[in-house]
Amino acid sequence: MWSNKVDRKDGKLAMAHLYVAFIALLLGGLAGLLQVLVRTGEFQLPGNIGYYQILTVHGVLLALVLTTFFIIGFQFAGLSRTAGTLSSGVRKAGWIGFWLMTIGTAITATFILLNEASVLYTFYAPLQAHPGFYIGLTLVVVGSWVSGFGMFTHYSKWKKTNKGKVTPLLSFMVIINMVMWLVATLGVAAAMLVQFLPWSLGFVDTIDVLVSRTLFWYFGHPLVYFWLLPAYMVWYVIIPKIIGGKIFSDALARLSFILFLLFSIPVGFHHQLTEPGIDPTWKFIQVALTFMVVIPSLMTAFSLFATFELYGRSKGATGLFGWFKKLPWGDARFFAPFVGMLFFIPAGAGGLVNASHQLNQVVHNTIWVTGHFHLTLATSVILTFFGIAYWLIPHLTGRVMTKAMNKLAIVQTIVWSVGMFFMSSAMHVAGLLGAPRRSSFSTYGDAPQALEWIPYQMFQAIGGSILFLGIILILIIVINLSFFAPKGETDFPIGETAEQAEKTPAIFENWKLWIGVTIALILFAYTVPFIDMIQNAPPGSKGFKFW
Ligand code: HAS
Ligand code: CU
Repeated sequence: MWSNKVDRKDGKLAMAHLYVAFIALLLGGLAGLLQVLVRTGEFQLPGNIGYYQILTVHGVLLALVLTTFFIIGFQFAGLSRTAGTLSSGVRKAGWIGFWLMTIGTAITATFILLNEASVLYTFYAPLQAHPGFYIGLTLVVVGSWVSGFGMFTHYSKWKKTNKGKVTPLLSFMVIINMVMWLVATLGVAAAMLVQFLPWSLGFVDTIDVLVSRTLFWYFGHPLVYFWLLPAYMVWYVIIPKIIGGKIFSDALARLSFILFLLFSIPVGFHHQLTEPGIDPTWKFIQVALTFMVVIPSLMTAFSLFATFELYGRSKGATGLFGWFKKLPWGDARFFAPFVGMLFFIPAGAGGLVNASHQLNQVVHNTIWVTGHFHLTLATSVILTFFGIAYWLIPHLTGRVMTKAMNKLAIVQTIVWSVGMFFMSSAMHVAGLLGAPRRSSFSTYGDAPQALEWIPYQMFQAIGGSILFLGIILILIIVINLSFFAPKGETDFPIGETAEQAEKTPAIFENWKLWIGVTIALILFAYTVPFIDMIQNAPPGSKGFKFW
């Protein structure tokens, strides 16, 4: 049952997810290219295509579809590698989940393309899309649940056959991510079933906007950690093996994931700090909890530095930063995620700015926020995902990455960094100068302030065009690794824990405890403000279509 190779049938399941993810990258990236060009003021979309239509395509395909498919595919492969080949029942659940998500994506995409759903990826009410848009997204979530339950089943089977043993670290992390996802998606599922579907189907006339946004952000913040945690899995478990070092501490890694489970969810108000209708006290409490969820990221940074330094010293490095030179810079499996880590330092600092209530007044709804999530998601996380593709795809397809492809992958990482540096810096600065996000090109009647933004919008277009080149490069590599690279064996790297690390305490797998604390924190952070929202509800709003 146990081998270092992912079973072929499990590999097919994972690859199916990866294919959809990379198709989403191509189409979503194309939409992104069109957007940055429109925002220069020098380019107009052909035909009747609307700016907000392609912006919806971009957000839905990249933030929701690419991420969810890639993560579920990677996690199935990771479970199969570390907790043994999937049973046929679990694999079947994976395929049912895959098809539900794929059909859901197709339905949602259809209505966006028919111009019936230009509501952006956050689908804020009172913008009202065709019911098909919401039905499709609901299917994506339901599909992810079916896969999630498959993963839970696999984990509990491992526990039963390995009584008293500590679960493999990667499997443990996958389960934490899926538990967090399950608890978080309950919020968006409730919004869909109770609010958006009845309203868009015409069963009710109005929607409570405040409740819908609150339910969305109850889901929306843990969503960003659902993207981040797979990257952290790689940073903790896989990078040490790739560089030839050891995991600094298994226990520390697990603790940081548990902290993410506890503190990711009760913090949604930091997206609603300018929202009227929420008592400032509760905003304050959720901001404090937001700063709690920064701690596991700081622990991660510490642990990574420790891994790199221990490895460097074992290779004879001296001085404070001597280890830096010993890292395997020519290996794309290391280089791409490492550049992702580097970008995560300013990205995380920007997050702290956003989360500070007063500073949020300056940046909220400006393109600064867009700059923030292009650093976090579209650089740190995505470069790490690209890094995964460089070994996972050849591992699953029985091929090897050639030296030429490795070189191309290094070039890809550099292209991505340069493109993102231009685009994201311009977004951050323009945001501080007041440029709004979620908006097409306008000079606002030649207002002097709006004219100030135009040079930055040019930089965004330069950066965005370089990024599109990066997308072409990664697709060349992915197609090569999937279909054309030479046949052979590629390792699925899994790190080992350093000998001097502390033993992992058994309490870390006390799920009743951690899920219990998670629910208690959610109830603490949300019950009173939610009752207040219902009791003092604003008048409902009818639906609007501005496109
Ligand atoms: Fe965020 C808005 C706060 C992290 C994504 N965020 C967004 C949106 C997205 C997003 C998509 O409080 C927009 C949503 C929308 O459409 O409206 N964010 C935070 C905070 C963090 C944070 C406090 N965000 C992320 C991550 C994301 C993401 C991760 C995606 C993956 N964000 C906010 C707030 C808003 C927001 C407000 C709302 C703004 C508004 O007004 O609308 C923290 O989790 C960040 C903690 C990170 C760190 C960095 C640790 C560094 C590490 C790297 C170490 C490097 C090494 C290499 C070892 C503290 C781990 C070093 C080597 C050398 C040689 C130096
Ligand atoms: Cu957030």
